[in-house]
Amino acid sequence: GNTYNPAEIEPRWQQYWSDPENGGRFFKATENKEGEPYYILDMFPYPSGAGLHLGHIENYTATDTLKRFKIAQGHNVLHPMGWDAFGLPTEQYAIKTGEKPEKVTAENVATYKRQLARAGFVYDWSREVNTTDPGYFRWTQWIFLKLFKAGLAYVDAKPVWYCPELGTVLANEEVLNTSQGPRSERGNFPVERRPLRQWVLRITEYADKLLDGLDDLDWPDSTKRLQANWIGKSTGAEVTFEVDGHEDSLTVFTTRPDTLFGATYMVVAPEHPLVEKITSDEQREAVTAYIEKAKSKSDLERAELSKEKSGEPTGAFAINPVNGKRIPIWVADYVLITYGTGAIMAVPAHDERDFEFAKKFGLEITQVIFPEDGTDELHEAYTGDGKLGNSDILDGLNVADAKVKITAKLESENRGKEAVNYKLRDWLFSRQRYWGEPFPIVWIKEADYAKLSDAVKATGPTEPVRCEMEGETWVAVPLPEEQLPLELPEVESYAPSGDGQSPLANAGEWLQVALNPETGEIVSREEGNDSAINGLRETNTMPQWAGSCWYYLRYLDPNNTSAPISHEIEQYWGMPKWYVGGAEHAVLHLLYARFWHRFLYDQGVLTTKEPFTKLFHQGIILGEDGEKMSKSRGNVASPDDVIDNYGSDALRMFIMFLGPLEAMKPWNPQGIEGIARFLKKLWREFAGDDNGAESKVASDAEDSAETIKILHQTIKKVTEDYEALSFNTAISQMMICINHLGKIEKVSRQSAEAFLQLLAPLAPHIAEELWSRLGNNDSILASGWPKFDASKLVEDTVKLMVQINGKLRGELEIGKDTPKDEVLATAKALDKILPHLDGKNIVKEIYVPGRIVNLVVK
Ligand code: ANZ
Repeated sequence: GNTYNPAEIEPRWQQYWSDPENGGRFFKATENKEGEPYYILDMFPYPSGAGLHLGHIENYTATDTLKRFKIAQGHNVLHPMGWDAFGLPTEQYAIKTGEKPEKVTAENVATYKRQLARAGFVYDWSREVNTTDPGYFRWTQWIFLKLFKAGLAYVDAKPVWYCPELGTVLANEEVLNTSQGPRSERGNFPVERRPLRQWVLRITEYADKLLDGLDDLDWPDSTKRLQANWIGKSTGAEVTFEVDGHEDSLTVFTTRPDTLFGATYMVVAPEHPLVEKITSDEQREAVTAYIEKAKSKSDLERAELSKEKSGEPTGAFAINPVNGKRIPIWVADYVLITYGTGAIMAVPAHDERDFEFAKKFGLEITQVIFPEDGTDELHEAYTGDGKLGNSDILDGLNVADAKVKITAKLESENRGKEAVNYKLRDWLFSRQRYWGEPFPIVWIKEADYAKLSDAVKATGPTEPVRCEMEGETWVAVPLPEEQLPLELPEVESYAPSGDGQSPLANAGEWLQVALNPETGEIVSREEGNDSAINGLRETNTMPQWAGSCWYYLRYLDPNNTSAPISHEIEQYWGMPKWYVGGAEHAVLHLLYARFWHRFLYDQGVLTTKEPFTKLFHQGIILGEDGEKMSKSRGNVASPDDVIDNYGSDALRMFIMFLGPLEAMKPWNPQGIEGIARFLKKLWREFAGDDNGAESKVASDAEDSAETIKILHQTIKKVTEDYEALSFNTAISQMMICINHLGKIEKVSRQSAEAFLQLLAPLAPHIAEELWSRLGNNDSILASGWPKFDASKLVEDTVKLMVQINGKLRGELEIGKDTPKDEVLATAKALDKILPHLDGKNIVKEIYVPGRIVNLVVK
């Protein structure tokens, strides 16, 4: 048949592109290929049992289109794909079914690959990265050892969020503040605080670098702002207050030292170490009860502005260092132990939370900043600029000057100093799970540490990492590089032990090792190694974030066995020209990866400072009802259904036509009919159909000026739009083009082919098919990219009346912007005019642009 049938043509072209001898050659990225290198990166998927969803299709259609466009333009394009495959869902499936996580992962990956190919996405699979591959995580472990040696990894037993249901520790950001108290983001289970041994990465060391680095990034402003706020740098001062009648003093962090004369009370966090000591006997019972209650609240909940304030006076008083005033010290949970010093000076006149608190408990409010236009009594905290008052030596100054003056004074009296604080916390980097990268660390007893050779000691940090376990001190010893990767052992059960320990804690043989004190290598215990030191492997595993911290580097150099990536290859490809993925990763993944990248740069492993110089977030696709798609709402649309009914070209075009790529937009199944009609019509005009329609393409057809104009407008618009990932507007323009084609009799093969070249990146199957039906032997990808000719864009021609001595003798159609000389010359040469000029003298030439030419002759 000759009618458009995607089910017939699409698999054929997918086969063609996957064949390295045929279409596959366009997608193979090698360093010695011609063309400027162009690296396109997607956020790689987690291969779950659910398969690809519409969000994936949206993301990967955009980059597959961009890739085909860049290939046609002659770039050497690298657009790889891989799998973020460690993590909880697979492990939980393994626990439930008893299947090996490796096997589950392999099956899911195979499904994803089939689905990707079916949507017409083509990747160079020789560069596939899978975070669970020993050849990959060998280098994840290697990077961890670098961090460890640099003193950026340490062990802590501070309280962490623990979820009994999931049997694991969670990072702060994985805990949600809900009306039922703190709950796990995944699964919505209750969580509690528990002290557990944890690995922590000192990302705070990099706070300034990560903040400053944002300046040069071409990212959505909102994402940059989120990162900056997450890092949360505040400059201010630390001020020390004496506690009346006690040895101890209380230091606070404030961003507003200028308001010190307005400090009318102080607040310490319920966990503050001084609370015990300074609380008076009368207040002890109330304070203890209050502290107990605060324990069940999350930081988020406590810090929320709208929350009703609560607190108790401790019965103790502090002395304001600048005016000697005695002010009460309260304990209240709106002050967090995890920020600043865990204590504040409260200035109710100028801080909203303090104002609310003071109103509620009837505490003094002293205004010290006065706006220029003057106000009466304060009805809310005044947080703007103004002149200082009630402030002795600061009176009359503005806020900025007052800050400088008071800080200098405090400093000279040893009662305070300038200080910087960050909201950013060190990164909790361990999980009590099976399905993650094992830490390449062995714990040995303190007494044995001295037996290690200097060479082995030198593979660790200057200050060894120590940890108390079961009443003894242990020291962390890194595995020698040559013994990487450290693979996961076979275990009987993937379930966590219930006491918070990883399932690896039960892996007896794997767990208990002996190491050679000269080399640090793990050796067999049996071989009569008298000098070997007994040790225990670390049983925690790394969080899923680890693998996604550097996968974009490995794509460039996937088979390197001596480094994660070589300098030459990093320099050749450079970092991605585009990184496309969801905005839900605005903070964590993007911040963690930037941290590792910057660290590897500092270590000389990389030559670039930032990984993702240009970032784009595709918008979420909502259900038809405008709600988030979810199984429970029953509003999940499936990409497979669309492909079954309309084909993958229709799916690709439709999903790009839903709206701007960055916008959140609802799924609209009616809209797909419009795209399907467009494709059918396109086919009919180009190839005819079984109902007698004939192809309009003819090699000898002469295109009208209008056809040429529309074509060149389309070349210009589509080229610019693809460059900016503005696919919906590119499609609109192509629709204009096809509507025009509907109105004309014939179109030249040259123009028809240029149109197919424009369409091919978005709807590659139909474009290849029609291209070959027009008589081309090679892929449309080999044909280059059409160039638009600015002169063809000149707006319409105009009709001029041509008069001789005021009498209409002829007509002339000519380009609107044609210069006067040329208009006159053309008019004089017209067949109808020539006879009137014969043997006459032209005495006057009148030209009214857009209207007439009048020649006065004698
Ligand atoms: C006195 C003051 C007066 C303050 C004023 C603000 C306005 P950022 O900008 O987020 O860094 N603060 C300090 N440590 C705190 C803690 N552990 N828990 C809760 N609040 C804390 O905020 C710094 C300000 O937040 C500090 O400056 C302190 O209140 C409060 F007119 O000190 B301020």
